[in-house]
Amino acid sequence: MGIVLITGATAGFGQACATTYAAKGYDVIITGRRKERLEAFKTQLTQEFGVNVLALNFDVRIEQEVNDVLGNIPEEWRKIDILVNNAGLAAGLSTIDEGSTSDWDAMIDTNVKGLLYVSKAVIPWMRARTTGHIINIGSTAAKLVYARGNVYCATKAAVDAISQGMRIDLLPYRIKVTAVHPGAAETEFSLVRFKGDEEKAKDVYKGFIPLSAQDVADVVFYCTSLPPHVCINDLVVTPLQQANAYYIDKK
Ligand code: NDP
Ligand code: 8X3
Repeated sequence: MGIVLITGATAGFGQACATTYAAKGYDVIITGRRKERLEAFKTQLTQEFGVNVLALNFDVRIEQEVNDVLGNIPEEWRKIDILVNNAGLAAGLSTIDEGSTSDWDAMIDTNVKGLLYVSKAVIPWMRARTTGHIINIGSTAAKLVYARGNVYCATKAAVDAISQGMRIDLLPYRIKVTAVHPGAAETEFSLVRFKGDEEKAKDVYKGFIPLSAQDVADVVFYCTSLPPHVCINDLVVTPLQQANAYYIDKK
């Protein structure tokens, strides 16, 4: 079928994407910082679907680590057909005057710089084969800034702009670039945003049916299953009760 590399595959969208691609027969490269989870997930995918799985343990924020790990993958794994730039987070939900600079650094370094480092390592392999598909996971937060979303929204607006730039620059190599912008989805996202506060995290999804990680994985897979001459450039997907990043009809 092909090879897909998914960053941030130890949870949420990344994990669902890896499962979805493996179920369709793709060999998958899964990445994340939590080594034990990553290895357990590798075993699970291999046993359940009989595909080849490469588990790469690195932090997308650290350029040297990204280059060392990806630069050393075996030759046969470099024929990556699909890169899903998914690793990311929101840290905190504060007004700009009260936000923490370490939260800002974490979001900018992961959501923007990490995406760029991984892309820079993988694009030459796609360019050499004149084929490939990059999926960048943005957010409805890329399209509309919400109260206290400031820096998180800015990082996702950057993902939006970077996706547009990539699409132009990589067109000569026939590499597709799709930005997928999900709305509210119940994953570990809010648990991470609220630093482990389970009650606060649960509250986010009260009063409406959020997207599941599988909903998003299905959309990502669909984007990569179209004929070679067709490219979805930009796709926003929300729960039915969500109109945009700001407005959710909670009842
Ligand atoms: P989860 O917290 O469930 O998963 C995030 C994944 O990213 C984990 O696998 C985590 O792995 C990985 N990750 C985080 N930081 C790093 C890092 N520095 N280096 C490597 N991997 C990292 O969140 P979601 O699945 O919900 O989020 C995935 C993406 O979707 C993010 O970019 C998020 O901004 C975006 N998004 C989420 C929405 C939602 O409502 N859930 C909506 C719209 C967009 P590990 O901790 O093991 O490193
Ligand atoms: C994640 C969803 O609504 O917190 O991008 O921006 S939201």
